[in-house]
Amino acid sequence: FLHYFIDRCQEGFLVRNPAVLQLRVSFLFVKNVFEQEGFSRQKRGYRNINDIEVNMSDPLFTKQWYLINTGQADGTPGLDLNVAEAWQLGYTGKGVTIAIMDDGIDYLHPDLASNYNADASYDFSSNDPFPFPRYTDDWFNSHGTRCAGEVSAAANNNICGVGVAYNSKVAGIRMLDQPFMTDIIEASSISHMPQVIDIYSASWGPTDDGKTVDGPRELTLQAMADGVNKGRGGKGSIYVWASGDGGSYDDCNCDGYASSMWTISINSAINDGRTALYDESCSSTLASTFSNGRKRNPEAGVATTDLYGNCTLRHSGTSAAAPEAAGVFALALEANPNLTWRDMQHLSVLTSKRNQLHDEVHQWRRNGVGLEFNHLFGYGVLDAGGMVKMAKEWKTVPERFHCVAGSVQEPHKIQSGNKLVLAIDTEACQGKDNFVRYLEHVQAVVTVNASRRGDLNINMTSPMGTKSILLSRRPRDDDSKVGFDKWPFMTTHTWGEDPRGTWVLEVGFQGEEPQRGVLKEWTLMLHGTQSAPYIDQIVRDYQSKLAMSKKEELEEELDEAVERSLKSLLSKNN
Ligand SMILES: *[C@@H]1O[C@H](CO)[C@@H](O)[C@H](O)[C@H]1NC(C)=O
Ligand SMILES: *[C@@H]1O[C@H](CO)[C@@H](O)[C@H](O)[C@H]1NC(C)=O
Ligand SMILES: *[C@@H]1O[C@H](CO)[C@@H](O)[C@H](O)[C@H]1NC(C)=O
Ligand SMILES: *[C@@H]1O[C@H](CO)[C@@H](O)[C@H](O)[C@H]1NC(C)=O
Ligand SMILES: *[C@@H]1O[C@H](CO)[C@@H](O)[C@H](O)[C@H]1NC(C)=O
Ligand SMILES: [Ca+2]
Ligand SMILES: [Ca+2]
Repeated sequence: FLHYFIDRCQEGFLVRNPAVLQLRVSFLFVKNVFEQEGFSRQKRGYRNINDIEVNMSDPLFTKQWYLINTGQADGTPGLDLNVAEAWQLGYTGKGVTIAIMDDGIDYLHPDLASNYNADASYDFSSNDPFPFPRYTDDWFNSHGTRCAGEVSAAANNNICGVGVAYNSKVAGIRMLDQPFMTDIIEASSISHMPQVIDIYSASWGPTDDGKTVDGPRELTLQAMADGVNKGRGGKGSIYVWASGDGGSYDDCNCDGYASSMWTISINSAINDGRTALYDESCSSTLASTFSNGRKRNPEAGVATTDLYGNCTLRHSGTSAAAPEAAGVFALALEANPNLTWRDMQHLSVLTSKRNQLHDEVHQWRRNGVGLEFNHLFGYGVLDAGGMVKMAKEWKTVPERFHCVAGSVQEPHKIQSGNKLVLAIDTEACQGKDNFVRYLEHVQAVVTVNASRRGDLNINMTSPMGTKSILLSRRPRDDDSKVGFDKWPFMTTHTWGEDPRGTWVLEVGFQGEEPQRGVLKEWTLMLHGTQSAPYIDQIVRDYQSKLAMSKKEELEEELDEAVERSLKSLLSKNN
């Protein structure tokens, strides 16, 4: 029992603070914790591994635990993308094109060449149609090639592994390999051939140094808006975004690409369901896929194609997670090409699973309509089988409306030890054309300055009682001048809720030194539908998602008990 905790503490966020680890462990000793004797940790899958009949000749296929996790590399069996089910139903990505916006693709690679879509590819770093990676001694520009293999590596050809959507086409958009990024390069990449490219995968963004607040500029914003409104014949380009590699020091809501409503932001879990050390958390993340294992097992990385015809077992980062999601979305698009960019988000919310994902810091919670979410993993790990089944029967969701629910414009002081609490009462534009009754995204547009921006934290609670952490402490951010200027903090956690009622914003400081600040604006923007989005859908999977197993309840209670104990102990010691 104790070992279980030590294990989790050591590998988790507490590792940086051995004192806390000791406290946590010794407390468990002293108190002889509850009656948890019989608590077992059996491996459970949503699917019997032995029932999977997928046999590929590719040498790395059995190392690709993120496709089919049978417990390879110390992983947890059943914790995978459930692609086997989608493949068995016949979906492999046929007719779908995914663009990898990155440092190029080795399109001569024997495992990629047959699925390479040269016509849809372009090199914006050097303005030519050949996005081949630039050679460096250390193979620095291998990122795009590795991402491409995760999506579209060919199957059953005795080479490397197998892509999530192994019959899809992959396009290379080389745009990361020039001295400076420009708005034009980003905008051109994002809007490249939007009637041919269905899905764009991006594993880049503002610097993950924990002190940057940045996002798309004017042209790129316009390109994204055009993409979702006009791409794919009006059904909308699908933008998949890595949530970022800044770890617990960063907050992906400070990254305007990941936190955009128009992108599907993807975080990562490791092969036993825990968070990766580089994972950033934020309320805009929609779902998760997988990156490398934390254990030093050399086979726990993401197996995929590598530069110059090679293969690798070592791809990693949330960079590795986003292309897996792009692959899953390709399977869904093959199952139903009519899916809009919003349908894809609804499907992700409904079919992603908690599975055995475990976040040491944030509890899994349920929102006002019972959807289970986590601050780091979003709605859980994508489930390709669940997604294609639901996609097949899916009816396009009703029209989307936008309502400015209210705004606080007069300045309010914030001080350490005295947090600011504001409220907006709203009818969500009821009685007007743009009434929003069922939420999709919610944005809190905030202007605030502070003597230390990194110590600010902002929470928002919906009328149905769901608290979103809009901004967590970023210990490295010591900005005292800029603050946030009309910054749109986004949350996906109130998905499906009724927005009418009182929204509460709490702004405070965390940190060692006393700080001051002024909040100058909070504008609440609601986005969603007037009519019920799921009334026409097959709700099987949705209901199963709501049915929490007894074991998970136990696990949650246990987590909360430990959390409480730790807190009370620490407060006594202070
Ligand atoms: C997979 O196929 C190979 C070659 O066709 C065969 O030797 C092997 O036994 C098969 N494995 C399984 C698990 O069916
Ligand atoms: C990669 O491929 C090159 C050329 O085929 C080969 O010489 C080299 O040994 C390979 N490197 C690795 C690490 O496999
Ligand atoms: C896609 O839309 C077309 C036209 O509305 C319709 O005929 C077709 O059945 C739809 N396909 C699916 C898979 O829903
Ligand atoms: C924040 O803005 C207020 C009002 O504009 C100003 O008085 C104050 O000095 C600013 N504080 C910081 C830390 O920039
Ligand atoms: C926001 O929520 C977090 C997590 O529950 C909490 O630690 C923090 O104190 C809250 N901040 C404010 C300003 O309420
Ligand atoms: Ca292959
Ligand atoms: Ca970041």
